Amino acid sequence: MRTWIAAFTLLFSVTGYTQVTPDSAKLEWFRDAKLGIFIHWGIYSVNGVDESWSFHNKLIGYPEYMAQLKGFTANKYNPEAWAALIKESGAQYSVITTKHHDGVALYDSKLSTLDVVNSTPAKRDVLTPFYQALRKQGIKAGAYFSLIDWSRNDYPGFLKDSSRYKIKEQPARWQQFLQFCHGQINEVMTNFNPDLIWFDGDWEHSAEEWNAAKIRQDILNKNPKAIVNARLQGYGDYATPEQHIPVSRPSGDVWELCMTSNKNWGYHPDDSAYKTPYELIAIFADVISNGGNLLFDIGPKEDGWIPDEQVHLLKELGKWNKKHAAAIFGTRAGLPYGHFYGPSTMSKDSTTLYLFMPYNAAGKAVIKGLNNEIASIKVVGANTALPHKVVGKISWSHVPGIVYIDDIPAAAKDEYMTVLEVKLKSKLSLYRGKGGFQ
Ligand code: FHN
Repeated sequence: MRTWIAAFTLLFSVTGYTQVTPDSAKLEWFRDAKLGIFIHWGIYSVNGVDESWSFHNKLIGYPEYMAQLKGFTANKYNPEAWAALIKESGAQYSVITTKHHDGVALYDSKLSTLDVVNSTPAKRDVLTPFYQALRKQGIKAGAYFSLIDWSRNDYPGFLKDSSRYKIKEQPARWQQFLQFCHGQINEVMTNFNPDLIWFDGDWEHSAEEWNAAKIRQDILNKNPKAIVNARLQGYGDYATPEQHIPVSRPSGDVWELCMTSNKNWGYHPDDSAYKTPYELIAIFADVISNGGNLLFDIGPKEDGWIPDEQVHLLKELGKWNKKHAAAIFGTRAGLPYGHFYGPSTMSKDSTTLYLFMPYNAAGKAVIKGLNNEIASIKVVGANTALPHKVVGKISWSHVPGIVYIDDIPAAAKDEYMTVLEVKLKSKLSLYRGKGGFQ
């Protein structure tokens, strides 16, 4: 459970905004990618407690939390199997925690001994083999990095109701932390050269305090193509709403919703509130319909085992993605609200529309305000052609009629969500008026 204060500050931080002009060409692979798999792995998976927050919010004591170091073994860890599962899900990128707010690095940090190499029985860098396995599968590599480090004596924040010091009163102490923090970011960049660096925890300090401009510049000096999420007090490339699906389309053409598979980011054996495959697919379709990506989270156990429910979700999503790949990957946001009652996407060249039909949708799909003539309609993955008719078109009016697409035959329906491909005779053109003569 977060405190209200944290929730309030998070609200501002996670919706994201940017003070920089993102390089649009650099973001192209990310726009096309649509799906990423988020991995929260750390010592919190030993006892299955909240990642970092359990001690910060005083649900357990700090010594008890840190005692989990002794139980992090990674002894069933199979990075190739993880990467293969991610590949099977259809994800094009994956973001793993290199260090959460508890300060425990998952690689061999030369700036601290608080890492899984020096302080846990795993005794090894668990990230290098994972990134190698991802890259072998052609999956882009993302590094989550928490700016907050509640374990450090030179970091102000610790428990929810206490602080070690105030930056204004002890600026040198903060500078010492900052040097460490920037140093670890540098290590992550040098060791793994991630395609995407995913910051978290910026809300505890301002852009000036973090020296966010320098963090961004240092990253780009190492890898000009690296993408930075917006949790860097505005110095990132794209917004990252968390857990809650946006209802109105976010501004900007690049954004990413991160979401848990149950209610927790990390391994929590007592949490069985898993989303169903259908719910996951419906959320995913909604996100891509609005031009976003979904970063879907899993939380492996300390030994590297991934819960069966999470494996099942990724596999089912993967089956659906494979069948409907043309409607998903490399597409752009679909129709604005009001034209079709459901999610939709659009091919990059704007000549093919994909309509996502909830699996239990009865009756005909309807498109309003479509100026284009339709060349063909088929059920994606079933190759079933569907007839359509245009209703209410008045010859002398420029206002288009309503497109009614014939019922989808039962045999052609997908078990989760059927998708229709609507090929247009020209680039999409929409009537956005108020009816009548307007
Ligand atoms: O506090 C973290 C939380 O533990 C988790 O890592 C999520 C993932 O986006 N980010 C933070 C809250 O925004």
